[in-house]
Amino acid sequence: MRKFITRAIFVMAIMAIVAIAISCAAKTPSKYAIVFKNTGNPYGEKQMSGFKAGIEEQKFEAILRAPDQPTAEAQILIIEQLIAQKVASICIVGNDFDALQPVLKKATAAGIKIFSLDSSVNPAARLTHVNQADSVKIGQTLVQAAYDMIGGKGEIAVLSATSQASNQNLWIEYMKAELLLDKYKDVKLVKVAYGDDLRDKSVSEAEGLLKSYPNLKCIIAPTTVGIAAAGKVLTDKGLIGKVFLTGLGLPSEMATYIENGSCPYMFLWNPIDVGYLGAWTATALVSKKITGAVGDKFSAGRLGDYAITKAPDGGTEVLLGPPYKFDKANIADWKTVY
Ligand code: RAM
Repeated sequence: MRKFITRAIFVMAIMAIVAIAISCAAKTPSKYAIVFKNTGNPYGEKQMSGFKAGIEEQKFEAILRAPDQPTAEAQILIIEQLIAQKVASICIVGNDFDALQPVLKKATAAGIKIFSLDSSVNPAARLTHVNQADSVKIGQTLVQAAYDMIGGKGEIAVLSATSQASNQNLWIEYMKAELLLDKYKDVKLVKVAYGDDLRDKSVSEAEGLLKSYPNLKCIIAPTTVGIAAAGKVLTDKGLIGKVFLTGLGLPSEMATYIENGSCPYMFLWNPIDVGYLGAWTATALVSKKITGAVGDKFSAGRLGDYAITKAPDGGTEVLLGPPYKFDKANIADWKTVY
């Protein structure tokens, strides 16, 4: 009898511990996901590593996902899986502004906090957006750079990521707006080509631009994959100093082309910090410290304090800070950093 009672007490104690563990797990949402555009992009890997560091610093679990191809369809499949996994939040780097809306709404209805980062989704599908830098300034700055490099006159082209990428499309929109100014009357944008953030396609699109436009003076590539591909093409074809290159590039991938002069200068932010800021945005949303409304404030670990502001697309955003210029004078200091 005594043995039976001891055993019963033991079983009940175990059951109580399990019940407490289950209820704690239910109260502490622990899985935070990020979905990048596609695999094989070093920029994406750095951004996801920053997210992971920020989530783990707060003692939660980070889930890093990216499809093989940079399409909305492929991201939808991943988001469906994350809904089934009952993650606390999804940080989406959108392959399309609108196409992800239905699945993101489904995730929201399941209680998952949704926000975009780097490449935004429709404000109706997100709580906020983590923006790497002022979109208007990026567009203006890249056109001004091309203008300086070609002496204010000649044909220029854009080598972008995918035709649906909302970050690149926004920057291109602001480039076109800048080009309308009288200052640029002798600058002609001849083509926007799409390398889909795939290395080989970006190389062949850069070659295609040079073939179709023999008078081309500058390529603006607002993508780290595109700019590195174009740097290689200009170098291999001996076009250094004849066709210039600028855009958004990783110092680690672009040092060779900045040092050899094919890209006199370019811009970027720290992709690790973008991801890290995303991690703190995720936990602030899940813990209800913020809702994603203008004026919300939160602390982002080693980056300090941030506030939510109005985004140009009508939604809200958190802005990391100004982009950084890389040239021959500073590239050696940065090429090992990111
Ligand atoms: C590529 C991606 C990314 C973009 C950078 C500048 O790596 O398209 O989304 O922010 O370039």
